[in-house]
Amino acid sequence: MSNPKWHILGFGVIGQLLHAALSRSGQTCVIIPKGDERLPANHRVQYQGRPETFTIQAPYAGKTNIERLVVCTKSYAVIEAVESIQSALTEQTQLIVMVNGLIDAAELSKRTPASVYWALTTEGGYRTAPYTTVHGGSGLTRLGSGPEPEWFADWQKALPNSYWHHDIRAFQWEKLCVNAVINPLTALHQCCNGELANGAQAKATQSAIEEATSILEALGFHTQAKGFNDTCWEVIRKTAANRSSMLQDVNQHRRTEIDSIVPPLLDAAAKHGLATPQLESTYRAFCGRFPGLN
Ligand code: KPL
Repeated sequence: MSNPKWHILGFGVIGQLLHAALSRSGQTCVIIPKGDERLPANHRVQYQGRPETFTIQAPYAGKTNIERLVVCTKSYAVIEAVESIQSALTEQTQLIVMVNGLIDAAELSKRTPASVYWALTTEGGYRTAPYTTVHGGSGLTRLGSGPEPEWFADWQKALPNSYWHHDIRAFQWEKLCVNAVINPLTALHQCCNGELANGAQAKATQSAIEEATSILEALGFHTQAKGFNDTCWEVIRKTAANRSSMLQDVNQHRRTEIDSIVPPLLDAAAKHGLATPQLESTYRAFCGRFPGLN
């Protein structure tokens, strides 16, 4: 018997890269259109200058139960997205939430009996036209929590640089910190991730990294805190050509994910009496410059 199909809800850049990776590894992957979205017959991803075209199968028509679902919408849209396909989710459904920012797990489990897992990725890319994405650098994907489920082996066939974690919480906060450092600064300076290593941006980036490090430390994530300077600069280097998701959002006047990224960190800092002048001033500058997009 063939393996269960994958379903993807949220066909933005990450959804597109995931569909491409699963298709490349020979697995069946169905897109769930959003509302009355009409999907094209295929989409394109450009890997290091080489464009590849991927066929989009007949989209999910809402009739069958879903066994494997990856939600890769914006963080503020996850709950509504899950509600929109609630009737197709059962106790057998393996639901993987792959977004930036923190999601309230209790809110999610009120809405579905599915088993919920989390995925964090530094894979990225940017759109050059509708349904045409440039892969911006190969990242690392972490998934969890609990015992490793059977679908993970199939996932790794598509995204080999993926790791399973019995407890993913420390990595969720680490990723939150990476996004809090990189995303708002790239949006404000209108630059690619790699340019954060240059000139005045490098100073602000370093200060934000140091503040994030002390937050990780205060939260008890000692290993992540210790390595955070290297971790964050490595993401910047490995995704140097990428335009962060927040930079893309502001340039398209779309709502950003900043409010599910920065305020949770500022709250944690306040609770522990930590000063965060850089993170705060970046947040204030962002909200002033892009009103209504937070
Ligand atoms: O997650 C990202 C994003 O753009 O949202 C990073 C890791 C910063 C890659 O661009």
